[in-house]
Amino acid sequence: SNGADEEADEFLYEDGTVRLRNSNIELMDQDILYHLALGSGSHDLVEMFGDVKFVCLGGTPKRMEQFAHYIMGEIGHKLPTGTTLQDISQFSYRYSMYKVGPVLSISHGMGLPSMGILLHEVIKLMYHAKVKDPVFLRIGTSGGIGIEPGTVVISEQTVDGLLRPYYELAVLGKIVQRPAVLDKKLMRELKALHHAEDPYETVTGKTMCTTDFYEGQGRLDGAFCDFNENEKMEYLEKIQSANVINMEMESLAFAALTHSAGIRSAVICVTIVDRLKGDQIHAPKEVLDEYQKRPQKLVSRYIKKFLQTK
Ligand code: R2B
Ligand code: URA
Repeated sequence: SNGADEEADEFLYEDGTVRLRNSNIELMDQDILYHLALGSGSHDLVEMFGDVKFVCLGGTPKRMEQFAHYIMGEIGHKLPTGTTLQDISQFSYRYSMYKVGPVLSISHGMGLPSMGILLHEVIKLMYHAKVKDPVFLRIGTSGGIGIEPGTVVISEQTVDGLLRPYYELAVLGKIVQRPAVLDKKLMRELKALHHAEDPYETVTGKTMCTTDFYEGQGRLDGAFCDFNENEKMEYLEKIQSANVINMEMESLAFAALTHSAGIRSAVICVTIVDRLKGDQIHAPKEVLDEYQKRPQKLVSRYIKKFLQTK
């Protein structure tokens, strides 16, 4: 493993449980995880979440509900008789969370702030619940740069719109930079789970994380646009030569915050458009639905493999 992986692993406690870089939390008599509708005083978080091993995050509540049902079938998890899958965070009216045995399936919304807020609370949830050595996986959609729509991209690095590998945040009037580091070994393990029969490719490469879908990703079709098609293509070709193969909107916070907590993580996004060919998402709903299952399938293979070899 490389230096970054080792550094990440060393940050966990010796038994693998998640440590917090914030000593304020242990001094509080209770910690309210407001956007999850959970709290360390109101809920027995160890009892509810202590057995979690995989935390899967994706943009929409519906997709993460579907993923929860899908993974339940895949791992053969049985709910107690007479019960159905419940959205644990339904009364937050912000995010959705489903638990299927060792798997949490959580929606993160769109963009870095939404992902950032969620991760603060999910990482604290791991700490309160004494979860051991969890793996965080983002499954999502993205715009491809010169690759066939429907391709699955596992990010080896994530960069901002200026090609910098940091998650930047203004804190107390100063810019704080946190390195966005993904687990390379995990990336390779996921890549190896692509099947030769899969009717699409699974590739690794650099992901650009932007703070906007339209102007921020060089689209000509937003409500505003102050550049022309040539300038757009020049920029996309420039980032393509810097090995960027897809663009999305959450991976920087995801990579940086999981890494800061010593949690191994990976980003697996299907591409739904080739930005060198256009801006609008033309694919019909049924095609998009099938595309979105591809990252889920890969993650399911990973989870099943882990549970079998345990
Ligand atoms: C991918 O898709 C969303 C924008 O359509 C955004 O959340 C992302 O990262
Ligand atoms: N998500 C993005 O952020 N960009 C795309 O082009 C498609 C999905």
